[in-house]
Amino acid sequence: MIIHRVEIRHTKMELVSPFETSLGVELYEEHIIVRVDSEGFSGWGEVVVEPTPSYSYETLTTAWHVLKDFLIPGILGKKFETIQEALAKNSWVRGHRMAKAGLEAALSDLFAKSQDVSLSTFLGGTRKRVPAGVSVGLQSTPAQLVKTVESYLQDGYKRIKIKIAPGRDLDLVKALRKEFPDIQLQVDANSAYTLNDIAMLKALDEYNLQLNEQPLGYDDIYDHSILQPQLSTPICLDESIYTLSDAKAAIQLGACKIINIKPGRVGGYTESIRIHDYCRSVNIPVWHGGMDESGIGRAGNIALASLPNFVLPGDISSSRRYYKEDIVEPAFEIDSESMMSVPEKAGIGVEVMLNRLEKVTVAKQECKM
Ligand code: OSB
Ligand code: MG
Repeated sequence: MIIHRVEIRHTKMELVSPFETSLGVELYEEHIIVRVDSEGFSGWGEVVVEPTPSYSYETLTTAWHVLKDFLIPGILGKKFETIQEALAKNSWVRGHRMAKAGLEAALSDLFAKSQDVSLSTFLGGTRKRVPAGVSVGLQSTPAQLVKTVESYLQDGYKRIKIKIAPGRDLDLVKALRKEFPDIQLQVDANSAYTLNDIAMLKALDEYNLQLNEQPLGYDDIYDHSILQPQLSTPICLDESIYTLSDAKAAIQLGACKIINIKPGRVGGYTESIRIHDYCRSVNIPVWHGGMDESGIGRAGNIALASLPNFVLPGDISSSRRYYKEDIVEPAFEIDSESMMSVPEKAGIGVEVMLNRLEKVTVAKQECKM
């Protein structure tokens, strides 16, 4: 297979409602869509960067630069038999994992299509449906949060994750638990606390939370290992885990009992699968996180989440929870059991609507041999 053309697009899509976390408020999602062409097939991937270096140090501009000047020239016009050969061309590039993951996603879609298998099969997935959940942003008041969660429960979501932040934590959890004593409930602080907040973090133990996601520093493992033994709620790490090595350190130090895998954060499907396999070998459950992807990224997330150790419901929601109109057909939708079906057609298994993609494109760059 020779990649003869690669296209990157900066896209901007309006969210159906503002998404507030401890990091700030988002009204739009701006990502980079990657398309790779070879032998009559097109492979698609999504780079889940944000305009600002908040969740991650990467930004739209750094990812664009690293793709255009290093990662794309590394594969353009070169010949490979396998995706691992293609990835090896860029293995010298350190960091910039979101940029790398978007390109790996596009190449994986391309290889899967050329072999006429679904991306799920290509990655080693074993299930036809995966458990879905919804991530709910910070709301103006506890009463408003109860309302918002109620509407997601009516939409069929059986697992709710809420964002928390200092001063907007216990009251929210209390209000929700009073109204919905039995739902699967999680919290995600996006690194908003320190060990000085241990009293509040311990108080959350009273509310039967499925997990507490990334309470402490975004690059910390050690402090989480001090915190976890003092909590009955399992800690789940998101931001702190970039590599298999981080996952091993976190688990062996007792810093967490669960890991959230996002291919963008760890540099692609290959590293995600290594983390998944290691966690499976030491009985640590994983689940698939999300970055408010369009249908292109979502299709990849669902394919990866079909691997056997993704046992907890993911931040995998219906297209319409994010966007009025997705850029793929069919749009993604959860079923009556809060499950998402894994596409069975070749590659990502959904069709990219080029006219809609064009409408959300802010900038475009074509790279040819
Ligand atoms: O921390 O999991 C997170 C979105 C952007 C950045 C970080 C996070 C999130 C979410 C949304 O929680 C998950 C989704 O895609 O539904
Ligand atoms: Mg998170």
